[in-house]
This record gives sequence, structure tokens and C-alpha cells, in this order.
Amino acid sequence: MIAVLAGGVGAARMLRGITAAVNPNQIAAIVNTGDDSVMHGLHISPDLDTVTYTLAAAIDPQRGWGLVDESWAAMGALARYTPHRPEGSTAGGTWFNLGDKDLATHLYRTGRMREGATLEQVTAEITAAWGLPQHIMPMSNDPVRTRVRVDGSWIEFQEYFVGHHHSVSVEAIEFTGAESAHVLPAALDALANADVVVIAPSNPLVSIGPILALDGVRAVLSRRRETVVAVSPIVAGAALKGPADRMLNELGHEASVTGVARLYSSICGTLVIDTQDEARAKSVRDEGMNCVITNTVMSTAEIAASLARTTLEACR
Ligand code: FO1
Repeated sequence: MIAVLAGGVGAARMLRGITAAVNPNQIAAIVNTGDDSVMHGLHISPDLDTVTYTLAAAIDPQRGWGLVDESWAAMGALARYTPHRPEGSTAGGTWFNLGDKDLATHLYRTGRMREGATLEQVTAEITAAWGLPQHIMPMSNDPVRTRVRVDGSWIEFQEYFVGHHHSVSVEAIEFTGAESAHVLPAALDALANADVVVIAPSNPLVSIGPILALDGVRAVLSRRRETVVAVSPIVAGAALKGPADRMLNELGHEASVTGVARLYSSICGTLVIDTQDEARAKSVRDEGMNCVITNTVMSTAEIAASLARTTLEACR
């Protein structure tokens, strides 16, 4: 079995590659829920949905989130009320875009959770509805919310990411609820018993960070460090998507494969880096990690599959 620590787009593409390389029912994805939010009273789990829609070949390929061939009638209709909203009200906000078909997922998830289902149970139902053989699970059933401090004020992750287009400087990050949240037992089991654990090329601070913040996760990974392999989300000093490079710099880390190695070296034995970073391989090895160099930019399904095979072979 292969266990994968996953955030959003990069992880979803990596999981698609791993699916081409191994039997899909041997894949367990442990997905970040720190980005989760409540919008219009609906429980949104962006990373779980990005992974699900990508593996179901239903993701919008340009945006990397939401469904392909989406329509936006509900959002458009909401805009009618905006000018009439009283001062101080946030009702009917349209800054976070929920497509008409995507809304069905949030309605179903929220309805089931109101009936008492756990996020793990609903995720299993949603992934079954999309016909996925992989075991996709949230990192925890308990709420953990990533918040960032901007200009001295703590704001929700989606307010930073979508509301501010992640273009404001981050002063600090916290994962509220992480200290008391329980990692999913199935996740801990997969992390302990998988043949290989892959840390997907996701933002190390806000996508992988919340998973690592859960009690027991770092301990189980460090015990089996030699069979844990990460793929760097930083290529030639930049993130392929999202604010990981700026965030690393802003929070005093190095936005390079060396910086990624420093963050992961205690829990992970091997770092896979892109050919563009070949000259930095020694600095990764100096952090005590094996370093594998290959094409990590998953611009096609074939490259993703090849990256997956190289990653899995790296510590077998
Ligand atoms: N990202 C955006 O940049 N703008 C949006 O309006 C937006 C809406 C959205 C709705 C549902 C969903 O599952 C994801 C959505 N995302 C949107 C993506 C999301 O904010 C990010 O992918 C992650 O949280 C970062 O990994």
C-alpha cells in the first residue's frame, strides 16, 4: 500500500500519477482539511474536492479547482442582493465562487454532517459516488482551521487565499483546533503500515503542515523515515501554483529545495527535486536526505506517471 500526504492541486496530480503506476485500491490519500471553511452555511473541503474531482477526471483543468464545464447561475443570482445587504452583513457573499454543480457536493456533505455523519464517512460516500477506487480520507474528523496573520490580524485561510488573492504578506500561521484534534485512525494506520509514504508536492507550511501538526503523525513518520519520500513543491525557487514560495520567504524559510529539505529532513529520508535544481542536490544531501533528480513538473499525465514511478522506486 502507498500512503500519500496530500494538499490540493499538486497532490491531486501526483495521486493521478501514482494511480497510473500502482493498483489504485492500494492508494490511501490523507488529505489536508485546514483549508476547510463554512460558506453560506455549507461545509466546503477544497482539498478533498480537488483530489476527488481530479481523480474522477472531472476537475476544471485551467482553474485546478471546481468542476469542468461548470455554470455559475447561483452565484450570479446572488449578486442581485448585494446592493441591498445591510451594513455589516456578510450574507450571500460572492467572493468565494461556488459553481452550480460543485454546490451539490457541498449540499450533500453538509446535509450528511448535520445528520451526524463524520467527514470521513461523507468523504467515503462522495468518492464512491465518483467511482474512485482509491481510499481518500480527511486527515481528521475534528475541525482544524488554518489561519494566517496579516497586518496584525488573524484571518481564515480562504479569506487570505481567495479574498486577498494570496497577495498580502503573511506574518504567522496557526492551525486552530490541531492541538486537540485526533488524526483519523485509518490515516495513522496507513502511515504506519504502507510500503511507502509519499509527501506530495503541496505547500509544506499550509497544506502538509496541518497534517504534521496532528498528534502522532510526526512520530510515526520519523520512525519509518527511510521509506518516506517527498516531492519538492518548489522548482527553481518558485512554486508552480499558489503562494508557497512567498510564504516560505515571509516566514523565514528558504524558498528552494534546500528550504524544503530543512522542513522535512526529520520525518523523510528522500527528497525528489526537479532537474532545474540539479545544482542544489548537494545542499539537500547536506541536510541528511537522499536526493533524486527528475522532471517534477506534471504538465502531462505521462510525466505525472513517470514522476510517480521514480518517487516510489526512490525508497523501495
Ligand atoms: N480558489 C480561488 O482562487 N477562487 C475561488 O473562488 C475558489 C472557490 C472554490 C470553491 C470550492 C473549492 O473546493 C475550491 C475553491 N477554490 C477557489 C480553491 C481553494 O481556495 C484552494 O484550492 C485551496 O484552498 C488551496 O489549496
